[in-house]
Order: sequence, then C-alpha cells, then structure tokens
Amino acid sequence: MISLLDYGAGNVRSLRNAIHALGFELTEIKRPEDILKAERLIFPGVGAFGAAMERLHRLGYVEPLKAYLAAGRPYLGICIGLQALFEGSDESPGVAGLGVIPGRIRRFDAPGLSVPHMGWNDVRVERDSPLFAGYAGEKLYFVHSYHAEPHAENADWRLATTDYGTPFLSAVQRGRVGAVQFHPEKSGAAGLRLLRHFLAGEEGGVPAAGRSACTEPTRFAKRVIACLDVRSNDAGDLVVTKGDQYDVRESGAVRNLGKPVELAERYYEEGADEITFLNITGFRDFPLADQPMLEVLKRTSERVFVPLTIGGGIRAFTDDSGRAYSALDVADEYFRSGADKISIGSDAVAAVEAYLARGGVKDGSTAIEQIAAVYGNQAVVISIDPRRVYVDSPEATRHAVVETATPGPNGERYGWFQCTVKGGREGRDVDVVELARACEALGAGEILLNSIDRDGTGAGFDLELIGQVRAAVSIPVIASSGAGCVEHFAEVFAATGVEAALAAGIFHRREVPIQAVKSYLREQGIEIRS
Ligand code: 1PR
Repeated sequence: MISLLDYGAGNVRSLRNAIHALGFELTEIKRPEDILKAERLIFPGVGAFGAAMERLHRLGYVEPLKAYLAAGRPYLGICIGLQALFEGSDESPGVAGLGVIPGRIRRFDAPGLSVPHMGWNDVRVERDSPLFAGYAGEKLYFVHSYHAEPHAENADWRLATTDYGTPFLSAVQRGRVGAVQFHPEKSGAAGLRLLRHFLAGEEGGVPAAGRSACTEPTRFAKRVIACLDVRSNDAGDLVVTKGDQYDVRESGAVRNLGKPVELAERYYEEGADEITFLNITGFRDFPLADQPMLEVLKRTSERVFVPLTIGGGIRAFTDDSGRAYSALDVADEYFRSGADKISIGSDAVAAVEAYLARGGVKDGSTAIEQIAAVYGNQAVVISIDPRRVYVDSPEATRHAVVETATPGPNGERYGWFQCTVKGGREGRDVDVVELARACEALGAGEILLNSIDRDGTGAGFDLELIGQVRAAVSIPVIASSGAGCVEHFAEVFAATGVEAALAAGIFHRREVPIQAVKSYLREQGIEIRS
C-alpha cells in the first residue's frame, strides 16, 4: 500500500491519476500517526517552501516525518518533497526544512535565464539506482524557481544532476529515501516508469543506461504545445474548434474538428510536450456551470501524462442564485479536475488596468496574485489576445511600438499590439508590453502569446510581436498563432528565443504531425524532447 502525504497545499490530482493508471492503490495520510504506519510514502510537494513547511507543522507531521526518514524507510519526495529534505530555502528565509540533507535551496539567478525552469531537461544519473532502472536518457518535466545545490557535504545523497544556468540536484537518494526535483507524473512514459519502480518497491533492477556516468551539460528543450480551442457547437456538443483570426464559424456553423479528450490523447501519444485547452466561450458562460468541460479535463488527466493547461472564464462571478465565486474558486475547480496550470485572458487585462490605475501597487486583490499565492507562480499562465495597430511614427502613440517589416494598409512603418478581451471582441488601451510586465510583477509564471492577426492563417508566427514580449519579461513565453509548416517553429525559436511554440489548426487537420515538427527542429540543431 502506498501512502500519499497530501497536506492540502495544492494540486496532486495528476499524481493520483498516474498512480492509479499504473495499477496501484493509494491511501491518504490523515493523521500524524499514519506516517509511521506507512509502508511506502510519497510526498508530492507543491507551492512555496514556507507554506509547505508551515502546513506540515500545523498538522503535526514534522516529527513523525523526521522519524520515518531517520529510519530510512521508503520515501519518494517530488519537487518541494525534495526541497523540504534540506535545511532551508531562500524562498522562505527563517523557515527550517526537515534538515535531513545538508544544504540550502537557492533561487535560479543567472543573466538571461527564464525563471521558473519550466519544461523538459535531461538528468545526469551519476550512480546506479533502482529508481532509474531502464532509464535511457529521456528528458523529464521540471517546473520550479528554486533548486538544491550540489555540495561536498551532500555528496552521499547525490543521485542525478541537471544544468539550468547552474548545476543542481535533480535527484537525491540514500538507501530507500529518494526524491526528485522533476515531476515523474508529468514526464510521459519515462516518468511513469520511474514512478512504477518506487511504487513496486523494486530494490534491484538494471542500472540506468543512456546518460549514466555522463559528464556533458544537460540540454533544456524547447516545447511544442498542442492547443485545443473548445466550445459547444449549435447542437450543444462540446467540440474542438478552430477559427480564422478568431472567427470559428464557417457557413454560419461552429467548425467541428474533433472530440476534446480523443484529440488530447492523440497529441499525447504523438509526443506533444504539453496540451492546452481554451474554453473559448468561458468569458460569457460561467465555467463552473460547464460540467462537460470539467469532465473533459478529468478524463484527459486520467490518460495524458504531460502538463495540462486550461483557460477560459477564470474571473470572479455571481451566479443566478446570487452566490458569489472568486476567481480562485473557479481556478480551484479547474485544478481539482486535473489542470496543472490555468490560463487567464480577459480578467488579466482588467487586473492590469486596475494595477496600473493604482500606480503599479500590488494589493493582493487580483486573480493572478490570489491563484499564484496558493498554487505557485508556475501554475498561472496569462493568455494574451493582441491585435496589431499601425501608426506612422513612434510619437503617434504612448504605447510600445515595433518598426515593422510589413507596413500597414497606408504604408505605416510602425505598429503596437493592443490587448483585447472577450475573445478579441473588445480592444483595450493596454499594450502587450505593459500587460506582460504587469502580469509578471503580479506573479504570473508564463505568457501564452496569441495573435489575432495571425491566428489560423498559417502565415507563420508574428516574430515582431513575439520578439517584443520575449524581451520585456523574464518568465517563459509561448509563441502562438499562425504556424503553417515545420519551418515556422524553427524560425520563431531562432528569431525570438521563446521557450515554447504552440499550434492548433495544422495539428487538428493532420497537415503537419507533431513528430515532423520535432524531427525538423532536431535537424536544425534545436534541442527538443524526442
Ligand atoms: O478571456 O480568460 O475567458 O479566456 C478565453 C480564452 O479563449 C483566451 O485564452 C483566448 O485566447 C481564447 N479564445 C477566445 N476566443 C477565441 C477564438 O478563437 N474565437 N481562441 C479564442 C484563441 C488562440 C490560440 C490558437 C492559436 C493557434 N485561440 O490558442 O489555438 O492561435 O492557432 P493556429 O495554430 O491554428 O494559428 P478568458
């Protein structure tokens, strides 16, 4: 029997799903005394270090956990479940960790490095371990802003290291106590294999192949994301649709490109690094009333073991009976249904307008701040729907302009990118640069950058737009809208340095398979996850 130490600080549904999919039963730790009764214990920490330790203390779990670890009993820590083993973290100064492993947790901090470290990276397995039995050098999924430093004092714990600006401990193990910084439950088949070794209590096993004993630097991959725009069609069925410049109707009817769960599963099998669902009418319908959408998410998360993002309708809402819901309530339900990240569109624009009107002062009132405080910055994606506005000169507007290689209808040589809300229906007096910067300051962890002008055109990503936003923030940016062929992916990575590229239409219509994109990127020398 496997015991899960879910102390209620975040979303562990993905891990539960992975464990069930592997055919294992789980029991929950409900009281301090359950910890010492556990046969195998998993600690899937999420969120901030200080919040995790504070909850462990409040629940009376710290002492039994220390006793369990001191006895060398089977333990698998994941993410914060690794970091908590150390003495403390710069994330939460003054808060003591479990102190099992010597050393402190530090923030990633190197010029030009996007933080969080979010995506697929290699691990250098430095010695044989049953956890990595059969491991053949596949990339694994990481998402964290803080890391454990390898030191002489913790050398006996060192199992694997990864480079992200600096080398850090991506796996530790001593005896039967082990922990990993990456998320095995979100790392596809390679992660599930590792998880199975722990769950099955396999103590022997073959040594890791591939990168074992390897000393070369690990390589962080660019991500290729499949996006499913979802809404009800006129018959009331939830379908994957796809617009041309956000118009999803053809001859009056909503385009139907397939069933959401089936398509998501197909993209997982075909090697998508992440799947994003956008509930595109969420701005007008209350998402919590949209049970089919929540069901789609639940069923997908039982079968798809890469990160899932969902957006659409995340905002405060009062229903017909007068009951008020906060944006955090809406996000909670998405996380409970299997999302790893949520994406906020229209409400982020409103939040930024209010934040700028306050003179750039944070007051904790925005959905971005509230959701990030509970689930961590990495779980909050901002989806931007910009439209190009041409001007004759930079002086003609107060907004951040680009000099454009594609002049406007009257030969204008400059343009700025106006944020819109409600699926592009309404433009606001906010540009992408001020929106992206303000969202980063409010605590967002990633930007999903669409383009209404390029969406569905197959004309390629808008490099001017994407380059402008990439240069403005240090959180990861996902380029979206306009992918028409494999070359467009290589182009956007080379020209802008974004961390990920997303496409919809070419994948749905089977014009370009995900593996064709990846093969081409590999040929171009761009690091990807195979
Ligand atoms: O504003 O928080 O309720 O969120 C609504 C979400 O729905 C936003 O993320 C917004 O981008 C999205 N959305 C709203 N209306 C539409 C529409 O198409 N009518 N979809 C829409 C936006 C954009 C992409 C698309 C790429 C790639 N879709 O995500 O998948 O452009 O397409 P391509 O590769 O075929 O060019 P809120």
